[in-house]
Amino acid sequence: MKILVINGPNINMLGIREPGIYGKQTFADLLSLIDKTAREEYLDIEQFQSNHEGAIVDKIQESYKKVDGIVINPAAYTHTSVAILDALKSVAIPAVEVHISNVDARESFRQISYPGMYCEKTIKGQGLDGYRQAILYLKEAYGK
Ligand code: CA2
Repeated sequence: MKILVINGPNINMLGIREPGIYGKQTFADLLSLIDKTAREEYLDIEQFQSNHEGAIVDKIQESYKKVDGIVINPAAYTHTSVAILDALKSVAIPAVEVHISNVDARESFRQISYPGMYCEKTIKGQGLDGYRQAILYLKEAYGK
């Protein structure tokens, strides 16, 4: 089973500031955690991070008929990007949305998620473990 994990803008800055919201772990720790999950679960996992909305749209389009599941943390684009929502709809690949923080308990502008309108599940406030939970969900639901 092939899974694509996508991280949006500033996720590569994890651990550098705002540890009270996002924790002390770094982006390198996140990459390692996902690689470890791939090895333990015998999954082919590709990781992609970009600060650019169009690059994320391009990556989703490229995954058409090549990927069995998508885990996506669109970061700030969560709250603005109809383009990422439309890209997910266009490839029709099962997707799970992840947020490191509990967005429900934060500012009102974080209460809407456009990509989340396509995703079949959203995991929030679980820290980096949310990515592992999302991967395990896709394996359980669609693994082959
Ligand atoms: O909780 C999440 O995972 C978010 O997707 C993270 C985004 C935020 O805009 C979303 O509302 C919720 C922010 C990404 C990381 O931003 C940083 C800010 C300061 C220091 C390091 C990273």
